[in-house]
Amino acid sequence: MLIIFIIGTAGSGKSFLTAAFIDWLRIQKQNVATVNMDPGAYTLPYAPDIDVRDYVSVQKLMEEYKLGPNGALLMAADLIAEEAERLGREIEALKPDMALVDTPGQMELFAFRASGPYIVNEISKEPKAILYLFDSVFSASPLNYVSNMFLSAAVYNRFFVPQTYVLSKCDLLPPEDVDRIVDWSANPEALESAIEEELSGTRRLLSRDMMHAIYRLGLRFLLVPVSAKTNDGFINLNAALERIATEGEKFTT
Ligand SMILES: Nc1nc2c(ncn2[C@@H]2O[C@H](COP(=O)(O)OP(=O)(O)OP(=O)(O)O)[C@@H](O)[C@H]2O)c(=O)[nH]1
Ligand SMILES: [Mg+2]
Repeated sequence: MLIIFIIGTAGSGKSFLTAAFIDWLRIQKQNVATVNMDPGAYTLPYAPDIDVRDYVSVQKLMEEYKLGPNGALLMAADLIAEEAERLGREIEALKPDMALVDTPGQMELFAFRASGPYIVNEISKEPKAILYLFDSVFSASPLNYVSNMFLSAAVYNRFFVPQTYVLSKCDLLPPEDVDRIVDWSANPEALESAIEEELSGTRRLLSRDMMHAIYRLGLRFLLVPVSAKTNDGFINLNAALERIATEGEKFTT
């Protein structure tokens, strides 16, 4: 089994990708499960097999402890961490080949507090991966693209599990813009020349230095463009995840 945590900035398409990809995988006759790890989700575009809202209610925390929505979400994240093992047993009981975990809207809640990495560690001994979403529209300028690289490198630094990158909502950009962003992700020279051509002054200097710092870490960001609307890219995404699953098995056996 491979447990995949879907992470990305607020509104980057985590829940809709979970919904569309799980439908697609099931049509391919794959044995997959969905976990909603977002205690603050009001409605979801899929029916999760396992749902943290059954364990923790943000609404109740707000009422009981007189908290605002963000305070309650922080508290919920800590309470979920206490349930990590139980959640893991629930997932394992379903015996899926792949479990997709939809994480909280506010990425920092999961990625940059103690509870997220604790959950990822404790949930199961099975191999895990992170699917990091680059929102297409947000990533179309080299400045934003580099900022997103930086965020995703920070996420990698927190979890240290294999990370795969997708360009979400690719149907929202013309195909040539999608190709351009994928080209940036495949070859640093293309990104560097976009930075030189499109940015100036401090922004150019900062973006170039940030890009170099990230590449020095040896991270690769090859983006798989996907769309939850058209199912574009799902074959490639599935192949990327299968590669991680095979490598994970080699690693654990
Ligand atoms: N065109 C298009 N829109 C999308 C796609 N995926 C998501 N959206 C839209 O983007 C918005 C946010 O999508 P969500 O899947 O809820 O994003 P999220 O990352 O789960 O958001 P939070 O959990 O609230 O942070 C919704 O209005 C979706 O309809 C896509 O592939 N194509
Ligand atoms: Mg969501």
